[in-house]
Amino acid sequence: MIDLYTWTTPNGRKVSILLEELGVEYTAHPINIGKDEQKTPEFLAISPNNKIPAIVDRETDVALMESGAIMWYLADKYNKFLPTDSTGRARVMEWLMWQMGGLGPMAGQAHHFLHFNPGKAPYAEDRYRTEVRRLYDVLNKRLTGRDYICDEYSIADMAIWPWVSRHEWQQISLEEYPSVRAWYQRLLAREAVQKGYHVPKVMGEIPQG
Ligand SMILES: N[C@@H](CCC(=O)N[C@@H](CS)C(=O)NCC(=O)O)C(=O)O
Repeated sequence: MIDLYTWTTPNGRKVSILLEELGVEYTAHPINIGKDEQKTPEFLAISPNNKIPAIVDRETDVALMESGAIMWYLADKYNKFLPTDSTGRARVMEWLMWQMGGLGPMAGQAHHFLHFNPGKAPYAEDRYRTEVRRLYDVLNKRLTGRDYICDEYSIADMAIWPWVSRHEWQQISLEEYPSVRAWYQRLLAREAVQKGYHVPKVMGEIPQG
């Protein structure tokens, strides 16, 4: 049994989508970051960096923060969505790290400056708009001629997809990135992706791409 501490953001949805895909039993605990619930001592005891998502594995009492580490742990534990051969595994890790160190932080800044605070910092708007477009170009090239980021559907897809679902906040039209769009819609058709998106609560329709 897994306890998931989460909110309706891309980093939170990465883990709920994986848990839905794995079909394991879990309880989602909403941590409303708009109300600073991530700063309570109870939550800090689980997630010392005061950010969602976090999990506690009740079978082992392991508490984990950082969505990439959580996905790796769960994929390893249930032996799914992460290849066991070293090259296949490294390739999935490569794209998981690309999301954790590139797309996530850069798109997060794009949300901050372009979506929530437009007009306040033209330099920052230009910087993050340009960098996010570069990352979509990289992703589009990777996905051209492939159904998934790596050879098979993996945690790399599940980590990247929720960030792409916020493309409108990043001032990105998926029409400009046809391979990303086809992949986005391929994942959107999955029941587990739809269910995981709406954890811990429904916050509007899923963008259709
Ligand atoms: N690198 C972390 C980032 C987590 C993160 O930025 N979480 C955001 C929501 S998506 C958060 O909890 N923000 C609350 C805050 O910064 O106080 C991960 O991937 O888990």
